[in-house]
Amino acid sequence: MNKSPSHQLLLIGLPGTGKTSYLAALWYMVNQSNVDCRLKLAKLDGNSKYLNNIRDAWLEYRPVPRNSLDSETVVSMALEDRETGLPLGLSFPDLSGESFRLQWTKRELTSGYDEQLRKASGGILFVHPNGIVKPHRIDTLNALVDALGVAGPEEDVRGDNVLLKQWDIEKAPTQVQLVELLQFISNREYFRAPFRLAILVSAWDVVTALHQTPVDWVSRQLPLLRQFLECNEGMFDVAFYGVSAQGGRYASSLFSESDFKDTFLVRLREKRDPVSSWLCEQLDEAAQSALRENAANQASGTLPSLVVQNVNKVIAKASIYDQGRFTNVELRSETKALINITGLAASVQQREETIRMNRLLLEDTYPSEVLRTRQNDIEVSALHQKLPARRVSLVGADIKNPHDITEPLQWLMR
Ligand SMILES: Nc1nc2c(ncn2[C@@H]2O[C@H](COP(=O)(O)OP(=O)(O)OP(=O)(O)O)[C@@H](O)[C@H]2O)c(=O)[nH]1
Ligand SMILES: [Mg+2]
Repeated sequence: MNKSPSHQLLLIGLPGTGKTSYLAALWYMVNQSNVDCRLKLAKLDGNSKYLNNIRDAWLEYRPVPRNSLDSETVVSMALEDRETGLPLGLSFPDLSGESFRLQWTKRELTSGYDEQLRKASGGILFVHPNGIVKPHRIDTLNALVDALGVAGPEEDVRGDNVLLKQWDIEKAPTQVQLVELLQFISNREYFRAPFRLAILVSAWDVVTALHQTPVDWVSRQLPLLRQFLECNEGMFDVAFYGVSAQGGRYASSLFSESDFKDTFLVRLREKRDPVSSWLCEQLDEAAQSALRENAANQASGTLPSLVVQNVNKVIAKASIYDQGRFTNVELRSETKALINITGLAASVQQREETIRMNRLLLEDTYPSEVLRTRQNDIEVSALHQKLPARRVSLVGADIKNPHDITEPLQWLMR
């Protein structure tokens, strides 16, 4: 390992790629005395409130809060190598994925990011397997165009009923955005090659292909990125990892049909309380007529899936909390705590928490009509049975301990 005790590492990744979840699990692991983790906390360094908050969410199987552009936090850890006793100061900015997106869409970087980049001795690039925007191959598109009988680019299509869609920079393939991010970094005047970069495929538990290594995965899913790194070996020194920081998927707060009893439908239709009245009005026309039909047929059984889809859309869109609307509802303390999180009502960054809060609000409003169980309960209960330190797992070429979340850090600090 490097003799220098201090390292500044950059966490790089587009929004929602698992940066904060990794930090949360890391903070838990380095604080334990009897776990398989080579690095341990030597002493508290600075304010650990943020780290404690995200760790608590991790321990309670809750998604960590998403970072917004105006809430960028630099976290520091004074660590020690359990084997060599060597001290290591680590500092990571937990930047919002939006800062990285800005580099691509606006060709801007926040001053905070620039400052961290200048000081960084290496970085971790996070990629989430579920968030990949794939490129369209020209041969596939040509075949599609032929099949649809759409005019070619040289023909004038303005008069026909063909709408030419404008290119949307936000929808550019993930690999293009990532290569651009790395080029952006390497073009800074202070960039020093080779820059150590751990490519971390997060949420490895959702990657289903057996015997696939993280390098294989990147080569197949992000071939341009892989090619870029291969062609620029002198610029970026890379290692690939697959990491599950959560250990599995958390319970989804979205509803499934079996979560509702028939009586929910009745309350919704009769609009006798402010929440039912408001919620019914949020449903689209098709769902409202399904509700009326259900009344006319005196149908029993599951609620039409249309209504469930509508309710899910409502709870995923924004906070449904309004003091007047919920004034007669007895809210449990967990719901109140979520309502009190500053800015939750307005922030789109905190989508998962907003959905969870909305779900709790509806469960509190309809205590006998809505079940409190969650989708993917079997997977979730398997996750709950694991010891916290065993939730974390890693794969990669030189992994010595598959439960040691600090393996990529050890490689970066060598
Ligand atoms: N299944 C699974 N999901 C994960 C894992 N790690 C993170 N996630 C999910 O990935 C999503 C994004 O995770 P975050 O840690 O908030 O990602 P981030 O990069 O910090 O996001 P921003 O702050 O928006 O930039 C959340 O829904 C997490 O629950 C994992 O190990 N397994
Ligand atoms: Mg984050």
